[in-house]
Amino acid sequence: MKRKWSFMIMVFILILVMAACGGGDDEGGETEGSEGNEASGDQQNLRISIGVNDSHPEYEGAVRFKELVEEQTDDFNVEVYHSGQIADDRAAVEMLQLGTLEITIPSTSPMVNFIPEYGVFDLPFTIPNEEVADQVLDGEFGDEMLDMLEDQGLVGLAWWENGFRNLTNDTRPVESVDDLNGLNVRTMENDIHMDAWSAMGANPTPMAFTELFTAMQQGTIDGQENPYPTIETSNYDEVQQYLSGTNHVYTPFVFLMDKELWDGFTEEQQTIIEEAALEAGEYNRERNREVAEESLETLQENMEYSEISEEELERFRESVEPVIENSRTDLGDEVVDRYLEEIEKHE
Ligand code: TK8
Repeated sequence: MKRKWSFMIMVFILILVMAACGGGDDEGGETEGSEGNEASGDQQNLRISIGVNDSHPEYEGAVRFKELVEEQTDDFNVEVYHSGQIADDRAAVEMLQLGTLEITIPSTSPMVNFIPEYGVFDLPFTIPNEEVADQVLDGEFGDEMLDMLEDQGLVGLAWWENGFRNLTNDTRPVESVDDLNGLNVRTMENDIHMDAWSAMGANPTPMAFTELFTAMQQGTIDGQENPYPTIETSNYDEVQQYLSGTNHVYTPFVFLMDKELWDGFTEEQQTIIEEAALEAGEYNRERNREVAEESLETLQENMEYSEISEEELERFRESVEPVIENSRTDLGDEVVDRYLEEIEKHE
């Protein structure tokens, strides 16, 4: 009699355990491969695609966004995909427009393929420091630039930071604009960047960020330019010997979402997402500035670093002066003037 009872209890426990594990295999398989934007149950999946890897301050910001959203609501499941594993900047923006991706935080530079006016941010030697960048982006001008995204089926929620760009190459130390002569430099897919490097005497080659490391490793290009945190976290010091403190342009990151999806959210959901994008952006900028200093120190140990003198910087600036003037044809005087005025106001 006693044995019969214990057998029944064991069977009962077994049934309980099986139920807790979710039963059949088929269900488990589905959650693991959840690539679409419908998460299990009523949750909406928000996949974020970024081009840099998981050591970069942009990734830290994206994780902070996930935490902020998920601690306030169960409506969303945020997943961060780094290293361009979903797509590079430009393709990710196209995916947002097609509704096959929810969020991406690209550099503003590839955005010129959608909105030419975004080229103002590519005008070299215009923003002098991070404080001015913050004022320009967080003020009326930045808001208007975000509003322009709507016509493209995008919602821009916040400005994050990629940062001041600096040149690396594997051919020779670059200390003056003359040293750039004939150097094959990868640029982003952006006419102003290409024009600027041509004007400085280099050979610009536009390329997606995801192809860059291999191109340097194989020697198809001599150099590239990116902010210190990107150079360091992407291990470019393994394939590049020389680093120059050119600080030639400030590149913002812009937090983008698929507008159609956004329009379907309740006001409360929109507020949670927008505030999280802003707060995570603050954190991203703060971390980016700390990491930029640390990265420069590490890079100086592994590479030959050239500081550019004030006089030489002036020559760099002079050589790109025509690029700023020519950009007016594509961008229009209005946005160029407003951008330059905004900077001057806060300088
Ligand atoms: C990362 C890019 C990158 C950018 C570039 O997705 O392409 O060089 O500076 O950091 O946005």
